[in-house]
Amino acid sequence: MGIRSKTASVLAAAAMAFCLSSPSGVWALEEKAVITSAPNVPPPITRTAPARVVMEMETTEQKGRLADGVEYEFWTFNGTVPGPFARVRVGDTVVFRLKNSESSQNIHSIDLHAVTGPGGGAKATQTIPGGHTAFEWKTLNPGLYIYHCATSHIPTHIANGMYGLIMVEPEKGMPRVDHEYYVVQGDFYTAGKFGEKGFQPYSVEKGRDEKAEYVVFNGSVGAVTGPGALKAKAGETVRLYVGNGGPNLVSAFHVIGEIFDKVYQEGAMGSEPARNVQTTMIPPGGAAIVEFKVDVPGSYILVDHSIFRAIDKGAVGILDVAGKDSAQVFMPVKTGSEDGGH
Ligand SMILES: [Cu+2]
Repeated sequence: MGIRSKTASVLAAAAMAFCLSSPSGVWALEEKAVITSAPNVPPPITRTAPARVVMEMETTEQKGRLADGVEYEFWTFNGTVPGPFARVRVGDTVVFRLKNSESSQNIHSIDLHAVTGPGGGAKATQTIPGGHTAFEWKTLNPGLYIYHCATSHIPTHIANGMYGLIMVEPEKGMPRVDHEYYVVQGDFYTAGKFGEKGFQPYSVEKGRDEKAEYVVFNGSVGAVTGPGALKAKAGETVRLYVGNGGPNLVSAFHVIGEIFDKVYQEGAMGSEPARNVQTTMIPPGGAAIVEFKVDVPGSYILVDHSIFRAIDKGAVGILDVAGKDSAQVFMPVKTGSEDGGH
């Protein structure tokens, strides 16, 4: 799914129409949230005090590429699947503004799992086409959280791609790493079988039966491969913020050829991360933060290790690691056939 370039200007114009009060009085720090589209992550938060953060998103309904030759009508936040990555700090007050595109046919909304309050914001943000809504909340709990649309029929809105991640950084921030990337898994339910060409309508029956035709990272088959592959150099540390939009399937998230040095399981902050993990479970509506040092160059493959999904349904991404071989860590001695990959 491509980025909708006019989104920023539309949102800026929409923002002018708002006049929000500041119930807590004067804020020493007020800023506009930096949001990024996958696989990019906004820069770490460097301030050491809470701020009032203005965050804006726009919901859209638009056709896009689900696989080569396969088109689908995605419902989105900011024109992309997943929606943008948002980053705030615990203790912040977030002013969230939602606009629904005039061209939408449906009401949309947002339930951020980072929110403490009715519907995670969904009660306040049921937004008609061409309309806008807003609410404020205080980030009480650090962690990595999914957000998604929560308008009836909710499974359909999520199945069409309406989800993304928001990171609520702890007070002291996250330890520095060399690269941070944003990946969200989603399962898709098309009328035609996997790979059937042309426009593919959504199948609510397959959704209900949990029979996904596609399971993908970042909204389409191949989004995190080729030019979309993640990059690092041998010796660097990589942090992946991984979400699962679902709507149905639990991800067995794994990177072939790597071991996660640290996993913040379920995206939780405050407890010690798990160490030396091969595969981490990420439920629909959940997330995990995984970190690992890449010691050896090569192509590392992100998969849902429910492996039919990776090989036959699209759940594959690539992390390309450049640099010098390290025979101390890995050295081929006598290689076999090309297809003995895993
Ligand atoms: Cu929606």
